[in-house]
Amino acid sequence: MARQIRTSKTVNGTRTRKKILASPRARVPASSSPSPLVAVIMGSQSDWETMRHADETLTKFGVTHECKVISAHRTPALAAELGSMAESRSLEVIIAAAGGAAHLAGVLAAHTTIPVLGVPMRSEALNGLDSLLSTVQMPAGIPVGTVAIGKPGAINAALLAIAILANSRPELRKKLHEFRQAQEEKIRATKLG
Ligand code: RP5
Repeated sequence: MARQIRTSKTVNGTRTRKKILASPRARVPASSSPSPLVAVIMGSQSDWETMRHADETLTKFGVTHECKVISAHRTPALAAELGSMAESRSLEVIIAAAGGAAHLAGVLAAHTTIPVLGVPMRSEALNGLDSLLSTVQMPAGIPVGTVAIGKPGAINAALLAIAILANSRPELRKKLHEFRQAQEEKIRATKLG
């Protein structure tokens, strides 16, 4: 039986509480920020173990966001609705994660002009090569910015979303500089042997 955990955090001054399950396939949190700037969408519950790293990165930078499971092929109407409503909901970036030949990022991008970042999931059959190609190889006209397969992609999609938001938010730009500085200091301080 999975253990239930409650977490509480402050996102842009708003206190939020969410429940997660501490099992290997923890549930996507049911709650989200009141006015999310970023939507983190994934094709299946099974993607959450990877995409929680995008959630954690956005939270670390204090960016309001929501996390949802929406499938391009299993809930096509929901995918169309999320994409179509993105601009009127003032979302500024969508992160879309899917595995196999699912075209979630491309489908969402077809319904909106806000930036869509695709995260290919590591798949069982082809180790994520299928996910990578079905996300990255969009025909000209409907762009999807595709990042690396799996956890590095989840983290980088969040950092890229933050960089996009930082174009008009100096406080986020400052946090990005601090983040880079901390990374650099860590590497410079590394001693081997
Ligand atoms: C895709 O199919 C999902 O994004 C997931 O990566 C993959 C497998 O989904 P499940 O069979 O685990 O639900 O749509």
